[in-house]
Amino acid sequence: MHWPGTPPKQAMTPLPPDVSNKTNTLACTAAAMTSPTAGAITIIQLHGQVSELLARLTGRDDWTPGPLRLCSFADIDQGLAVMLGPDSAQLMPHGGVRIRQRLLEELTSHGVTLLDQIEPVAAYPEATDEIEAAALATIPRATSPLAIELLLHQSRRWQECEDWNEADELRSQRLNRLLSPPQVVIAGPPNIGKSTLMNALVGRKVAISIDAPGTTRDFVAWPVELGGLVVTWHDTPGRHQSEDELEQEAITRSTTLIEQADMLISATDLGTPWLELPREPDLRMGLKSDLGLRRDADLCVSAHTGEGIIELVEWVREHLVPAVDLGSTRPWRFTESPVFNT
Ligand SMILES: Nc1nc2c(ncn2[C@@H]2O[C@H](COP(=O)(O)OP(=O)(O)OP(=O)(O)O)[C@@H](O)[C@H]2O)c(=O)[nH]1
Ligand SMILES: [Mg+2]
Repeated sequence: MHWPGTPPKQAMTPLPPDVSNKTNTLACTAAAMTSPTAGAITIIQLHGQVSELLARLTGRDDWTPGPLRLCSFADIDQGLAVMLGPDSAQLMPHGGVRIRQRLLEELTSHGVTLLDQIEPVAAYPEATDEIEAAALATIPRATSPLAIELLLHQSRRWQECEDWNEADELRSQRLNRLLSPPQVVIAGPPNIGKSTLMNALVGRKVAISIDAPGTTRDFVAWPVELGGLVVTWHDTPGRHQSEDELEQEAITRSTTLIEQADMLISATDLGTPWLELPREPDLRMGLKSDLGLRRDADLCVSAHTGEGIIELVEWVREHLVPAVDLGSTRPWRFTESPVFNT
């Protein structure tokens, strides 16, 4: 019974969990499982009082192991969350650097201890041994797609290996280039098309390229995928004598890059002599091949027509991670962790 003009009593709805209660700290740890650079998603692994923590973050208090849920994380982002077991869970927000940072800050405000990393065997209980767990932990951090299948073979290869040798060690060092990108540097005279080539490889204009010498003032670096291998491609300013202080500084910086490069490409076009570089190049490349081929180059490429680009991709991949290494069935020491019995 209610008085005319007064609204009927609403059925009582349960109050959402008190997401503002941060004074009551939780016994929990968190570790990011994905690379700290921007990516599609970030994965944060939680251990401890996870159902309480998820309730505070998401405003839902019905967490049980199993279902993957789309939820809002403390108004920072929307993403997926799952309880893997009674004391472990994963948060999967978008992979922006700022989102990750804010979410980790939010977790610490609830008393969560942030760990640099968690032991792979704890993060991957489904792994059959320590090496498989280490491989599964390495996959999300690997920069090159070519790493994935190889990593999945490592547990069995290490089980079968009884004669680890120097060649295996050297191959492993080359294969590690699949985990963090090797540095490729292109250097040569001004106005020969170095920046135009970089733009063609990246697939959009990341470096200014115009018909004027000295366009690139300082080096530009960008990740490029070349046949499954991700490298950091460095476009350098055309090297020439200059009194200009800024240009001299840019040349000093590109000299350091050249000395430290995993692969140095010397480039020029048909009408321009090769430049003397601070070290012997790994590849001599003729650019603007649509205007004429350089017979003394290892490879000729035209960024305008695309001629030679496929060969360039193959050449760089082969120099840095040879096909024979990729096809080898020997084991790969892919982490510093002491899981390998060599
Ligand atoms: N025909 C032809 N022209 C090209 C090609 N690649 C670049 N160019 C032209 O060459 C000029 C110089 O290109 P850039 O890429 O700026 O040359 P750069 O070597 O980076 O020059 P700096 O930054 O001064 O060292 C531009 O007008 C480009 O359009 C090509 O493959 N074919
Ligand atoms: Mg340039």
